[in-house]
Amino acid sequence: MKLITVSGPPSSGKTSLIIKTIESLKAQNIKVGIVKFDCLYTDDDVLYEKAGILVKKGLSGSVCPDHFFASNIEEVVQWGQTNNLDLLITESAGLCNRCSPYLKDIKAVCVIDNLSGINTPKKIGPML
Ligand SMILES: Nc1nc2c(ncn2[C@@H]2O[C@H](COP(=O)(O)OP(=O)(O)OP(=O)(O)O)[C@@H](O)[C@H]2O)c(=O)[nH]1
Ligand SMILES: [Mg+2]
Repeated sequence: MKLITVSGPPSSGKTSLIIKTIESLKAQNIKVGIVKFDCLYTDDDVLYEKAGILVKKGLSGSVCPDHFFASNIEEVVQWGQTNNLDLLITESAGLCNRCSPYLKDIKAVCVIDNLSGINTPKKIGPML
């Protein structure tokens, strides 16, 4: 199983990009699952389910979502392996802007809205 982490500021288009990408992966018979991390609220799981994608979500509550990611990633990988996934994608908004939801040697994608402002790369720090 391969793992890819997708991050980006809230509402930047992460879920839209992932769903479009999975459509073409499915056509190649690649089994994909998603784990969505967020802080307080997300309905992305509903969007993924509607698209017929296996999904699990985790809300970090009062904890930084990137730290929550780090402390849950092993369980997430086990979930992917149990479901015989070829590809596991994590989606996280990286909300604290001081940490990042990335792992060494694991492919990472950062989605930013090209209208979000010229200084966005400086503001979102290690996420980019
Ligand atoms: N115009 C335009 N709208 C887009 C594009 N991509 C996504 N959207 C819209 O932007 C909104 C947010 O997109 P999502 O894909 O849910 O963004 P997200 O980063 O997953 O959001 P969160 O997970 O809630 O942080 C939705 O209403 C999308 O339909 C795009 O390329 N162009
Ligand atoms: Mg999303």
